[in-house]
Amino acid sequence: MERRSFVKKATLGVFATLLGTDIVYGAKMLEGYKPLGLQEPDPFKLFKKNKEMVVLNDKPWNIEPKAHLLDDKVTPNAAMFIRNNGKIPYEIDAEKWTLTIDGESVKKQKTYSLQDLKTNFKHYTYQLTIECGGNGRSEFNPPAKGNQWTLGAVHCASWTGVRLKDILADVGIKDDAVYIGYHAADVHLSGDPSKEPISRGCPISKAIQEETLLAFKMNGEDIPVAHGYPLRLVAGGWPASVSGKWVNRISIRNKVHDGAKMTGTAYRVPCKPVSPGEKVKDEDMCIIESMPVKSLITYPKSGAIIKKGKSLDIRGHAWAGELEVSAVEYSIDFGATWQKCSLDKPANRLAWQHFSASIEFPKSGYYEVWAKAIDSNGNAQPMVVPGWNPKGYLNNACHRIAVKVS
Ligand SMILES: Nc1nc2c(c(=O)[nH]1)N[C@H]1C(S)=C(S)[C@@H](COP(=O)(O)O)O[C@H]1N2
Ligand SMILES: [Mo]
Repeated sequence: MERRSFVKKATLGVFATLLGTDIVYGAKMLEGYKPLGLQEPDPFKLFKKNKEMVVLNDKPWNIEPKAHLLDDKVTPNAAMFIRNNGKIPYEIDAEKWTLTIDGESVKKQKTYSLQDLKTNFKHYTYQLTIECGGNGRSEFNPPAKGNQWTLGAVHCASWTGVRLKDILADVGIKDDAVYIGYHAADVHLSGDPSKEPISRGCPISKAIQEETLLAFKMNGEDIPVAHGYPLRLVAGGWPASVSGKWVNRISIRNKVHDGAKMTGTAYRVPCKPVSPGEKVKDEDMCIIESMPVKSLITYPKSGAIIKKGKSLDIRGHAWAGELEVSAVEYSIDFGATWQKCSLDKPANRLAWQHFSASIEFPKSGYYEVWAKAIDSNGNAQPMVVPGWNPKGYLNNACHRIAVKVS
């Protein structure tokens, strides 16, 4: 008779550590068996995401949608990209959540409970375009390290919360205040509690804009855990890394904030254009502020097939950081000629704008539909990948879709 072998003691020890508790009947598990509680969670179920989202990384979780999933005017959770630098703080007790305002330039440090914030300050709701500085990184050559975002690292959800400016006025800040920096509850990938995965911020002038919120609701509900429950800083139009998730402390600084990923080359581009692959000194790198003009065709899906003689209705969104989009144009002849799309006003400042057009094709065959947005300063999206930079930020090249007329 064959003897069955059981899981070794040392392995049981590892399982116990990972599970956070002993497996009571562990000695009865067959060798090679992996406890269910340790199997990889399904991110689509865990985060309630659309099955067509693409997982770029699972440690930490980084997930992006395809362009056609972003068709809604207000982005639902199911289609929102997730970008994490550290481990998500899953176990949060919102009842005990506090926000501390401190730093060199605060008059007197103060701590609010989440309830204080909700009851003592006026609530505002804004739809805000939040795009990762690295959206489009996958197209740079030579390639840049980091998550290889294609074009889905952008969302425009509706956020409800209190104005950061109202909180700062309540606390009182000194005249020498120049910057704010956030601190949050996520954990560094190393597990070291003395390290922060990310701690960024923005100049006071951005912090006190009316649309800069400390949000506790997204699309009318509690913020999903992956997007910053129970409290998130939202600063539309700037790199999404400014919009700190799980925020529990904001420091008022008398200098540019120097938290994790605020210094060196992180979220910075060469102050002056450089040639592809060039080495750039840290001191020649400048912090990214307002994001550049960009657009996305969200309908139809690339690869659409239409019948000859039928027109094609396209639609999508365009945004321009702190600016408004003044026009969106489309081309079906690789940019030789451009036609105007119809363009909506934004729901509020810093929200993306919807465009649409009805396109007639002269004969059957293969086409590409390109979209190009132009901002209120007259800057247009480039057709090819713009300004190479060491970390692969700010690729705002035109989006295009393939169409066959049969
Ligand atoms: N606390 C915390 N805030 C964070 C991050 C993070 O890792 N931790 N990532 C930042 C970056 S780089 C981006 S692009 C956005 C992503 O927001 P989302 O996951 O809600 O789409 O969150 C920002 N805020
Ligand atoms: Mo980001």
